[in-house]
Amino acid sequence: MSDEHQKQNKKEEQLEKHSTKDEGKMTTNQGQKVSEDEFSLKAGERGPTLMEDFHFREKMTHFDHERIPERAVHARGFSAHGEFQLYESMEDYTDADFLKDTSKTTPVFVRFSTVAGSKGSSETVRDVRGFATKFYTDEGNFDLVGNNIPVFFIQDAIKFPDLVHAVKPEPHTGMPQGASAHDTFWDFVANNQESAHMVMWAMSDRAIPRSFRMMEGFGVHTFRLVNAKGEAHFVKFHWKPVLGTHSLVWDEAQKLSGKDADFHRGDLIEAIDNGNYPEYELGVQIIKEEDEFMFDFDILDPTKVWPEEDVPVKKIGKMTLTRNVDNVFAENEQVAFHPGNVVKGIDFSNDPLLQGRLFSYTDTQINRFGSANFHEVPINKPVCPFHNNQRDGFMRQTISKGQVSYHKNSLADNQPEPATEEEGGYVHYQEKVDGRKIQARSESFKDHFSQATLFWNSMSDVEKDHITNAFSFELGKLESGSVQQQVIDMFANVSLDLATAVAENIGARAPQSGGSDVTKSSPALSQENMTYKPDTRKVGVIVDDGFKGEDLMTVINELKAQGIQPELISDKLGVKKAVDGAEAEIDHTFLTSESVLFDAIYAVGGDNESKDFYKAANYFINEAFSHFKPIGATHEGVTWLQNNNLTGSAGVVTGDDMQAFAKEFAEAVAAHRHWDREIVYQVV
Ligand code: HDE
Repeated sequence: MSDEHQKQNKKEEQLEKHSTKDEGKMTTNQGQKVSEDEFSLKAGERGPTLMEDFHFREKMTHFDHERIPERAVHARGFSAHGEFQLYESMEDYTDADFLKDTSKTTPVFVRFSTVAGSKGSSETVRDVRGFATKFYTDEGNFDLVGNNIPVFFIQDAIKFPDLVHAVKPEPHTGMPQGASAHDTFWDFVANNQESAHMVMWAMSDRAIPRSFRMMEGFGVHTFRLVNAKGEAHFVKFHWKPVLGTHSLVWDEAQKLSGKDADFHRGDLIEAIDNGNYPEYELGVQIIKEEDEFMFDFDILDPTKVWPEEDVPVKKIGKMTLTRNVDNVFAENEQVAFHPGNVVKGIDFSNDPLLQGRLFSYTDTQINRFGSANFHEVPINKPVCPFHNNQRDGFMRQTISKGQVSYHKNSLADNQPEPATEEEGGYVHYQEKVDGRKIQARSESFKDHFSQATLFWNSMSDVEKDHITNAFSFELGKLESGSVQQQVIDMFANVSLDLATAVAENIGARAPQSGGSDVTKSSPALSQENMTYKPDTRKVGVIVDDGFKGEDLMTVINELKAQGIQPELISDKLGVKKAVDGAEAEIDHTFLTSESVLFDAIYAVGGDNESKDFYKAANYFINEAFSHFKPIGATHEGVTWLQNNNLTGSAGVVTGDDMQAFAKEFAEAVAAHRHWDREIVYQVV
């Protein structure tokens, strides 16, 4: 062992010894134990503070520097750790080890986010959600930096700053926060009509997800998979949530913004803490190189989907999120994704949006971290060894050894040296490119409306209503009549029905021309055709003294057996007593919770509710009903529903036989929402 190694080992030994002996004792950052942390050093008890108080100075200086710039977009997000398990080898398509070797489990870190809002904004706003995954593979980090919507607003990265300026709060007022319902966003849309398809998605229920655990994820761009023989296929990546893709309703989403601005992160943290690990299957759509021009859209155009009915999604593995972050700053804030972080076997396409992203991400990280060494912080570090001749820079962590920091060299036997392809060296796919330098867009990128209509055609009537209402809300908020009219006229190219209905709602002129001759639909785009499960759904159970203990236990046990999470609500915290002597510990009061925090309500009651109790319970039940949520009732609860004329409606379940009731109610919960209801006063 060299002298240097011995010295290093000794230092590590010393560190370890101290850390066990002195655990719990506060020190300065230089290691000196601190004796006082409440009173700064002063000249006399009532005298001035002295500069020589090094602990005070250090503590305050650190605090003064505790903020880093928030992300320009996707500032508000939350993360979790997990793992990825491959189902079957993809070696025919890719040389990436983590996609070939089914015996390997790859650690991952995922960050979900909204796009437009600042770091402290609400999580349930109408917005696209980021879905960024870092795979720590044995061959280096692969980042799949995707969204929960499979297409994007623009086709060329050069327009990204314009898009983001338009959606962010308007510069002269700083309003609105985390919202697209304002003039500059819609002015951008009307004057950059390639946005049509994505705007349809953004106005759909996809933009108000129920949970991070219930969203699809998409790599959006066309990438390439390249196998060991150097053969390439075009690929699009998908994440399919095992719980299905489900959304809030608009009124609920807005109320949640106030009642619980952290609703999505809370939901993720709680699910993982309870062992309900979120799962997503990784899917790939694959197109052969020779089939590149077989479609009625350009497969490099990021405003287009590859309809799943034409190009099936093959599920190749599963990601499970198993661990919450320990420190939000160190992990969630410091994680730095980059769509250019690829491993051998995965390559890029010429999608002009993707190409531009390859520049932007490193640049923005340098701005956020003030250093090119952000790859050294723990959350960004590859799990495999990494070494090269890069040196120095702000906050360099690695203590690089030796005399030589250049290649080629003879003094260090030419180490580190590039690896050959056989040794795992990344070799860029040798696509033939032959063209004139030109600032233009291919003709094949110019159809902006057909797939927007495909999306509209694929929606159920309820989904269409929601889209119409979302357009009417957003456009209804605009001050400029001209922008409103431009948007109506633009979306007449997608659907005359949609544009006419919205025009009527906002008092604009109905479109004079337009309409689409696209009749195709893609059932895979509708959320109604996705998985429905009772698992992890939260049911608020309204209980008062005098309930029937055995009956309640029977229902609760059956709901739990179905994976449902019942939580008890009453007028006060503490214990409520049953007629048969049983006791129930109350989880929430009418004050501390709200129907919007639950997927369903089960009304039980008791035998002595006061008028106030009845009023509060009524509010819960009626609000949940107006959000189309499943409502169950037994005992006194049935009377409440009868008094409100709610019995007999879709998704309202009552019963005397507790087992049978619980089973039927669990089915209603699994169905998520019951649209077939007369709701007279609610806009959703
Ligand atoms: Fe991003 N994007 N983006 N983006 N993006 C960023 O990088 C950018 C785009 C996406 O949780 C930034 O680290 C450009 C598409 C996610 O940390 C920035 C263009 C898709 C996240 C940036 C796009 C995304 C970002 C801001 C147009 C879906 C959050 C902070 C060419 C496929 C990752 C940062 C996280 C973040 C640039 C378009 C997804 C500024 C220039 C398309 C999920 O670099």
